[in-house]
Amino acid sequence: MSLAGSTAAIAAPFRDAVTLGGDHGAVYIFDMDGLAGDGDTDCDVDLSDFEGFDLCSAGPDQPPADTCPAGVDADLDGDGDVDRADFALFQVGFTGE
Ligand SMILES: [Ca+2]
Ligand SMILES: [Ca+2]
Ligand SMILES: [Ca+2]
Repeated sequence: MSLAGSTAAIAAPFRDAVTLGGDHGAVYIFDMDGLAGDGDTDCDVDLSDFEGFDLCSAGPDQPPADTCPAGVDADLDGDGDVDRADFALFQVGFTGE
């Protein structure tokens, strides 16, 4: 598996000398942009992402806090604030590592 930005690629080579006559394979490419809560875009949702989320949290109907790190989009439900509804979505993706 390899990673570049938010794109992951997994190669799956195989040998089929009987029906296909040699080496074949497939490459699976995944766009990881949709991982809710991955504020630091390293393809996981862990405590470092929570730190960024926490710095952005300002409560319902408030814009993200001034302490929100650049590039972190913690408004996971897209309603303009960072509140408990966003935290509920964050928890869904949280893996802890
Ligand atoms: Ca992350
Ligand atoms: Ca809200
Ligand atoms: Ca929100």
